[in-house]
Amino acid sequence: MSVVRLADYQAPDWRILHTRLVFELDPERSLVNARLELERLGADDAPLRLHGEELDLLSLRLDGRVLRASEYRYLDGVLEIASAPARCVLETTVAISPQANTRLEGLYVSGPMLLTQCEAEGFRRITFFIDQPDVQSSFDVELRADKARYPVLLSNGNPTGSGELEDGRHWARWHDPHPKPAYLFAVVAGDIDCVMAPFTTMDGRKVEVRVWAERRDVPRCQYALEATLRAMRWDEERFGRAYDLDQFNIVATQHFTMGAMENKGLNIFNARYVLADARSATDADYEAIESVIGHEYFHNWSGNRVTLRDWFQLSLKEGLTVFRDQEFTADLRSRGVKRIADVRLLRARQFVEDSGPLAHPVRPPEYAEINNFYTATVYEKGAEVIRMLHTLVGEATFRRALDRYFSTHDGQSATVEDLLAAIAVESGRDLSQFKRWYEQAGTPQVEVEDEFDAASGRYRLRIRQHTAPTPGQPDKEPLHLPLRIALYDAEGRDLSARLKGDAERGEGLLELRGAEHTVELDGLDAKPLPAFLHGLSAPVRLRYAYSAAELGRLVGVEQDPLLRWDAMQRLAHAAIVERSAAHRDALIEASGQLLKDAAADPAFIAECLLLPDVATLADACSAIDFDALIKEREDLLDLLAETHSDASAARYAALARVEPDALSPAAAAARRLKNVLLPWLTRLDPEARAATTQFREAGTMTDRLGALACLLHFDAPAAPEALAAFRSEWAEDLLVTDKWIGLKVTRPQPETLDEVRALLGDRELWQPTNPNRVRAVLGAFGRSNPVAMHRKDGAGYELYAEQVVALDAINPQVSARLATALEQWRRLDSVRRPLAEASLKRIREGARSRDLNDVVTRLLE
Ligand code: 0A1
Ligand code: ZN
Repeated sequence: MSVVRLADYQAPDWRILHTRLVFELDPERSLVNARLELERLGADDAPLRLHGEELDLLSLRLDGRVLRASEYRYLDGVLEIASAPARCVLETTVAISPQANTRLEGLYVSGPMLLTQCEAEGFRRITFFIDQPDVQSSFDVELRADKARYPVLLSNGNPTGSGELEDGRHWARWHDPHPKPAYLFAVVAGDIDCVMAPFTTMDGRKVEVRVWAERRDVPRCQYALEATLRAMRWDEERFGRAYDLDQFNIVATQHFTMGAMENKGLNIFNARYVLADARSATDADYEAIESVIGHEYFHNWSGNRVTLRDWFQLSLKEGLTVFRDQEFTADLRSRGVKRIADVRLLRARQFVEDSGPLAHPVRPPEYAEINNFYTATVYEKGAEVIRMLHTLVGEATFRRALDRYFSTHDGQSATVEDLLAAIAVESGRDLSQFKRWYEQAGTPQVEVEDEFDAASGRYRLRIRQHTAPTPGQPDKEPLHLPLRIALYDAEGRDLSARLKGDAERGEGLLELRGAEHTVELDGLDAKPLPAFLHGLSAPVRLRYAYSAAELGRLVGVEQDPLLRWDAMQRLAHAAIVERSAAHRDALIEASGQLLKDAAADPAFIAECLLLPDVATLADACSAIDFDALIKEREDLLDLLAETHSDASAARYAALARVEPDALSPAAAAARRLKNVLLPWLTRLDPEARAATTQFREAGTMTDRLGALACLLHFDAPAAPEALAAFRSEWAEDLLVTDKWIGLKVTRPQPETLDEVRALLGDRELWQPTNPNRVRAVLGAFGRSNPVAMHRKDGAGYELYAEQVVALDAINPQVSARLATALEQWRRLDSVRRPLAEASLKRIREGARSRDLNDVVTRLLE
C-alpha cells in the first residue's frame, strides 16, 4: 500500500481562483459541469494534476478548446494535463451515479434526498479537482433537478437566485464568498422541510438558521434548532467568534458514516444527532445532540475560516474543536459531570488505542488511508493537548492566543506549528518541548513515590515520567506536562502552596519537563494525603500506591469532582483486577456514603457508582482474562447491591418522585442515578419488579430504555413481552429501533451470538447500507458485549470477521472501523488469542478496500 508522509509535503503547484459548478441532479446519473479558474504557482513545467475517482469523463476543455486524447491522461485517480498555461480555465463534464454509491462518500442517495459527503477525499468522486486542503477556492454552484422530487436545493454560502426550467425541473444558485477547500463542499437536494429561527450576530448580521429533515421528522428538529442558537451565542461570548453568512443550514440524514460534518454554511448530520422529542429521545441523546451541534458549528472558525494545510494536521481542527465543544457543554451544564464523562471516554477508548497496535501520535507522521485517522487519539487526546495548553497559559492568555491564531491565518490553511506559535507569542512561553505531545504516541505513565520523615517534618515527592514504546517509536522523550496537585492535612486543608522544588509553579501546579522531579514540603506533623491531576490536568496514567483507606478519605475530602470519581474508580479497579479485599470494602463504604448524600448532584453520584467498563479494566492487564474480569466485576456489583439494598431502594424511590417526566437538568440528573440503581435492585429480585413497573409507567425514553435494559440483561420474566411491546411501538422509527437492537445485542450471555445471527438474517431489520444500523447490530456487539464477542470457542470473532468482510464491499469506512474492536487481541489469554488472530487473518484475506487493508495490516503487524 502506498503511504503519504508529512515529511514529503510540498506546496501545491496550482491554485484555484474560482470554481463554478453546475449539477444536473438525478439519482441514477447526475451530470457535473465544473469550470475551474487556475493559476500556476510552481515551476513552468509543472503539469496540472487533478484528482478524480469513479468519474465518467464526458468532456474536457482547456481555455475553451476540447483536449485531444494525447494531451491528457486519466489514470489511477489522477487526471494529468502535461502542459497548461500559467493562467487558464479548465472545464470538465462528468457523469456519476449517486444511487450506486453505498460508500456514502461523494454524492449519494438517502431516502428522499440526494446529498454529499466530501471529507476527507470525497469531492474527487463528484468532479475533477485539486482535492487537498491547501487548495482553497470561492464557489458558485447551480443545482438543477426535478422540482416535484427535489423541491429544496441547498449548497454552501448564500442563495443568489432560483427559477423554473422546462420539463418540471428547476434551478437554484448559491455563492460562497469564503474560499474553502473541497472537503467543505456540500449539496443537498430533496423533498425535505425545516424549522427556522432568526439570529442576529454580535456584529449585527441577520442570519436565518434552519434545521432540515425528511418531512415526517421535522417536528423533531426544534431542539436541534435551539441548540444551534445556543452554540452561536456561546461562541461569541466565550471566544468572540461570530457567524459569517446570511444563512446557516443543517440537514439531518438517516444515512451517514460518521456523526456529522461541518460543510461551510451547510452542516450535514447523522439524524441521531438532530432528531429529538420528549417521547423518543433520552437525556443522553439531548446532551449528545447539543454537543455535536456545537462541535460542527464551532468548526466554522476552527476548521473552516482557518483550515488545514494537509491531513496530517487533522487534530489542529479536531482537537481544538472537541476542546471547544467540551467547554460549551461544561459551561451550559454541569462542568464536573461533563469532565468525568470525557475522561471516562478517554480512558475507555483513547488509552486503549494508545496501548495497542493502532497507537499513533496526535499528528501522525504518515498514513496509507486518511479516513482511518479520525480516531480517539486525533480527537480526544488532541483535545486534551489543547486543554493542557489552556492550563499552562490560563484562560485569558489562551483566549488572546486563539484570537491571534484566527486573525493571522484567516482564510488560510495552517499547521500545528502555527497554533503553537500564536500561543507562544501571547504567553511568552517556550513550547518547543510541549510539541512532543503531537509527535509522540503512547500514554505517559507518571509514577509518584513519597516519603515522610517524622523527625524533621519533611515530606518529599519523587515524580517520574515514562512512556512505553509504541509501533515505530521504540524510544520516547520526556514530555512537558502540567500536573495539578493537592496535599491534604488531617483537617482537610490543602498545603500544596508551600511546596518547593524544581517543577513547582505555584497554585498547586507542577510543570514537569524532565524524566524525574522532586518537590518537598517542611514543617509537617504528619504525612499529608496527596491528590494528583485535578480535572485530569494531563492525559497520563498516574501511579501512586494509595492505600484503600487513603482513597476512601480522598472521596470525602477532595473538592474536584473528577478526582473524587477517580478515587472510586481506583478502588473498583483494585477490587476487581487485584482482588483487594481492603479496596473492595472501602468502595462499599464510600458508595454507602454517596448513596446517602442528599446534597451532591445525583448525576455525579451516578458516575461514582458506575464501575469501570470491561475494556478499561482489560487495558491494565498484560494478559486479559475476560472470564475472570467479568466475574469479579459482577461479584462486586452483587455485593454492592446486597450491602446497600435498603439504601438504594430508598434512594431509588425518592428519585422516582422527582418530576419524573420533566426535561429539566434536575429531573435528568435524578433519572441518571435512578437508572444506575435500577440494575442494583434488579440483581436482588428475580421477578425484577422495580424494572417491570418502571417500564410500564415510564414517561420518558430514558426511563423506558433503562428499565428494558434491566429486564433483558437480567433475563426477567417480563422481558419477552416488554421487548415485543417496545418493538411494535417503535417499528417505524429507525433511530429508536437502533436502540432496541443495541439492548438485544449487548445482553451479557454467550447465546446472544444467536440473536445477532437472527438479526443479520432479518430482511426488515438488517440494513447493511445504513451505518447506524450496522453499528447498532455489530458495533455494539463488538465493543460492548465482551461475554458474547469474546466467547471462548471463537464463534464471536468468526461471525464478526465474516461480517466485516461482507461490509467492506458496501462501506469501507464502516468495515475498517468495526475491525478496530479487535485492537486488544495481542493481550488476550492463550485460548482466545489464536482464535482472534485467525479471524483477523480471515479479514485480511477478504479485505478489498484500502481502508480495511490498512487497519487490518496494522492490527496484525
Ligand atoms: N469533520 C467531522 C467528522 C467527519 C469526518 C469524515 C467524514 O466522512 C465520512 C464525515 C465526518 C467532524 O469532526 O465532525
Ligand atoms: Zn470535528
